[in-house]
Amino acid sequence: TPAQADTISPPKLSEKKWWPSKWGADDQAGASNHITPAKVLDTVKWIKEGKVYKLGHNYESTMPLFGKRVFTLRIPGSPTGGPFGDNRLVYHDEFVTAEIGQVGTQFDGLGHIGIQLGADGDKKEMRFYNGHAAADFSDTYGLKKLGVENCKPFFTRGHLIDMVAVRGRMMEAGEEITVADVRAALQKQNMSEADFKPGDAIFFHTGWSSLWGKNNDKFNSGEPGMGLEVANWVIEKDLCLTGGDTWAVEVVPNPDKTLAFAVHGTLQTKYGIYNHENLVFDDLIADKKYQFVYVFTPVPMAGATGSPGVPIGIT
Ligand code: UVW
Repeated sequence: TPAQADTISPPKLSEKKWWPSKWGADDQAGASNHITPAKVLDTVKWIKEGKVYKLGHNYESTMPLFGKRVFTLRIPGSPTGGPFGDNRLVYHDEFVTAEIGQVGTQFDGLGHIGIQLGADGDKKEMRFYNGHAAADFSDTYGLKKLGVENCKPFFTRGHLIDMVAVRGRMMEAGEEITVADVRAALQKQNMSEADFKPGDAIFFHTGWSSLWGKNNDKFNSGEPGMGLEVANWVIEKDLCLTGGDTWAVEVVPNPDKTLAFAVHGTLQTKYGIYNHENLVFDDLIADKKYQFVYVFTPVPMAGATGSPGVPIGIT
């Protein structure tokens, strides 16, 4: 959106070509390709209790909205229709005005984030996942490639990193989660790096979501999160998705002041690794459940950049 584009600094001109992707030159599904029947059967083994956790917020006008994003929900007519028939039926519908894929609990599709190579505004050199150029697919009426409908459904093993337990407090804006922090959390939670298999997902609880609906200005002002060091670790582990209780999952501002949303540009654009933002882990943490099955399918709005919806965790 124009609102978010305004916040992204010019990229480094030294960016190197990152395509074709390992899933083929035409691929649009990125790291969701990891979710094969074999992966699902392996993941099922993690369901031991049958307990289901909602990992998302409600969508409401009081939620923090980044930049100039909007969300309003109205019931036209209130009630919208009726009464009909001798049975006097009435009904309600809703009318939502929103950047619907990019507000609240939000899943980023691969058409969301790209990198401007070449000259500013040159859409042939504005490259997204798998080298897809904005000139070939960016369209006012929906993306013609890399829309969120191309993403395969997720059913995979999720690992939660509780940074509040590591720090003993909520993390602060601009505070980076390092690989040493990830290792400290794993040790504290009786987990190990060897638990991570290709196609798994990793999630970060920073405590930032405690500001949700209470101090939206602070929530939007920046955030704690992973930086490029952890992003490279995620790539090394060959994971399919990152997620967190913040609006970007990555540290903002980046400690390197010359960078803007560099983790988005690395994981999503170069590796097709998805990102799930504004998640809620309080119930999992209360139950000391750090490993679970993550289940989510983006709403297949053809040509959309992202998706609302509530993922679930199953233990
Ligand atoms: C941007 O749109 C820049 O960030 P996010 O994906 O976190 O909403």
